[in-house]
Amino acid sequence: MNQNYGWGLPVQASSYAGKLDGSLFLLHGVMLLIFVLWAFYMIFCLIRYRQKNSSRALYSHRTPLSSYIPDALMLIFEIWLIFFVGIPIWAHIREDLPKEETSVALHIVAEQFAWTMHYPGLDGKFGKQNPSLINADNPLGLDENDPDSLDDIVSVNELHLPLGKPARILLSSKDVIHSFFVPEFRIKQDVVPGMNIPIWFEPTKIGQFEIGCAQLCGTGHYRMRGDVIVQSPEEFENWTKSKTKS
Ligand SMILES: [Cu+2]
Repeated sequence: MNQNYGWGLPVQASSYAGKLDGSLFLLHGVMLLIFVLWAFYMIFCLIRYRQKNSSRALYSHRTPLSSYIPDALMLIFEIWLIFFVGIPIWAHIREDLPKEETSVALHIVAEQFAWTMHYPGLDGKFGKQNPSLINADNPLGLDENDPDSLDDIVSVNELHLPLGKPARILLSSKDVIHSFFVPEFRIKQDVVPGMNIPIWFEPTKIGQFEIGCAQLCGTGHYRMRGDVIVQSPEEFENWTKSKTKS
């Protein structure tokens, strides 16, 4: 797993990771350029206007309009970056939920200190849940009397996904605020008790990635981790079959 992390950003493993990184590099590249230009200008001024026996500096003259050109350029760049780069990427990640027919739908329930994945199974329907049925063997309180629940798959700290198919996930929490974070997918979302928060991403790399909890959630926060296992569609189907009870 550690080969996913090097000196730079973690490996890009989702369809929108490249877009996000692109905007980061663009911002930092332009900031670096401005820094270098200003540094050279400052060195030039230090030498050109160093103390010498010439006329005194004038402090009262008007600032010419042209001296605002660098500021105006910066402002235009920043407005362009926000409205034409940042907001479209953000809207894509937050609003462009993939179609239900072409995606893998599941629920992820966070609790102190684990992630429980709930797949609807072959029927595509999530079984009924009842909080009074929750116990160590039934962390989600699935009602076995509900036929929809019989083929549901519950997996603790192990998120299996097929390659090349977007995942639609509904995040919820049993207790406190947690935060679902998979750096390689460039997704981080707070999980808030009482809310069902939708997220999506499309894995683009086969492999194993780490789910971390990015919100301090209690004494066991450090061990609230899970694995994402991105598999070929065939392997994912085999895993689904091996996990289906009936
Ligand atoms: Cu947590």
